[in-house]
Amino acid sequence: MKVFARILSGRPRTLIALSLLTCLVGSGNRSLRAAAPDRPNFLLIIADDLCWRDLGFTGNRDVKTPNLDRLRTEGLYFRNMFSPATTCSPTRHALYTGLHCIRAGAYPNHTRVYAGTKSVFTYLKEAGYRVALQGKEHVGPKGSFPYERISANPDDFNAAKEFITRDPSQPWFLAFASHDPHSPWSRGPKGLHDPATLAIPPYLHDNALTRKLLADYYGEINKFDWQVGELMRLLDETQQAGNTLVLFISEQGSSFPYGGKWSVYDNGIRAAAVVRWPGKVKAGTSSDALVQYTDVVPTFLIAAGIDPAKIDTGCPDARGYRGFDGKSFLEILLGKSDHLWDYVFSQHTTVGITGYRQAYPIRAVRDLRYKYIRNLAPENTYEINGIHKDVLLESWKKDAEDDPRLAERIRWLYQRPAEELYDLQTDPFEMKNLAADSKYADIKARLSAQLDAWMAQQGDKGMETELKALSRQGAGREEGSEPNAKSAGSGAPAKKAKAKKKSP
Ligand SMILES: [Ca+2]
Repeated sequence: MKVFARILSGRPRTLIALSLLTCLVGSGNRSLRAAAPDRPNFLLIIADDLCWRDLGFTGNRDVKTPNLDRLRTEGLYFRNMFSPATTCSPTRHALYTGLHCIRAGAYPNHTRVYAGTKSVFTYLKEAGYRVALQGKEHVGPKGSFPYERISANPDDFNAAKEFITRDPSQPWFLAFASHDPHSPWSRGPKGLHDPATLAIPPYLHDNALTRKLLADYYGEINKFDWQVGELMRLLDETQQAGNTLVLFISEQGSSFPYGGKWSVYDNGIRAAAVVRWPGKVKAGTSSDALVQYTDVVPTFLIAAGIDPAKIDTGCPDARGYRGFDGKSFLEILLGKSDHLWDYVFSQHTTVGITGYRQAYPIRAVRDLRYKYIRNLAPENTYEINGIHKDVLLESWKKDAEDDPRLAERIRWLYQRPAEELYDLQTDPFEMKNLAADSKYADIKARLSAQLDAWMAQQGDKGMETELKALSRQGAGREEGSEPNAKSAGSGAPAKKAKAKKKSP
């Protein structure tokens, strides 16, 4: 106070009066905000096809991600965050609705939820938030996702700045959905990563094309990292970093063969996730708790002062329950708990993916150590454009002509047994299937029963559901929709792929 008095005493009276007036007006604004002291802004940053392993802070020594590495030191890192789906569109529906994909009808790629289903945009908008999305959409119908699309271009930070500063009295939610590092990996800086010196991950076959594409992919991860840095700079510049909950998620795995996308292996469905929330989340911490994207909406709602238990999602499950599939991990964020779920679940729908050949539905359940996978049509062949009709796999096949181990590995991309079981602790790349080993019969039975219960709750009828996938495609608000008119599961050859590296 003495300092304040000294400053005042040194000023002419008119300036003092103006200063006091400013203080009064300022405090008036503060009291408006004080009406909702615990209503943070939300910045949800979503990469596209970024395998969780391919970040500096998750252990990749080649890729350069200084901004994400810094974000990790400023927040809480979820080591066991999972996606309930294996492609862009169902993943985003689950993330924004808090509902698993089959229950909500949004389970193939290029999909939409059932009419009347609500999303985080609905809930926060009703609660007075300003809600927007920048970049990639891939969700529908419009009525379920009432966001303002401030820009289609994730590099347009003027749009982001205008949105977050538009009305200081109103809290905001921004989903920043990047296109990076989705293939064809042409947007990153060139020459940042030398193909010749890269460490090739053990699940990839090492050849010149793998190295070239990996360098391009890493370059685009670096571009995404730049976007994250720009967003953090914007929050600092507008003095909103302190009252903004930032959640970064890596989405789902890359489109390299075994890079994870289109599969329920950990490369695909496991995600890197970091929450930064100054004053609430302790910097530099981590959690091993099993969590899923469906838990994000309930968490955000609680953080905004809304009770998720009272929410009607607009979409009942098979038993008529209308609440969320996810639940809040706020207690984990606040350091009061390190547990949420005993099991997490995921599904893959092949019907409707560009260039798919046959129905090849996959389901998975995972606990902290084991994963059980059910391939519901093991007699069919798994084949889609993204992995199987791609120049990279062609180059691997050529190398496999005199490499039986690689040939067997490639065969696995097309055909798998009805059941798979992996011990993630001893086999993190899921290369040793234990499903037929009697020593693991109890573990398999336990996980299998959990999967049955989840499928029943979701109204998931397996192959019957898979064959209805085309009827769930064609959202009112998405990009790149390519509804496939071909009847499902016919076994007829898919249309010839045009784009070499275009993936759904
Ligand atoms: Ca994606």
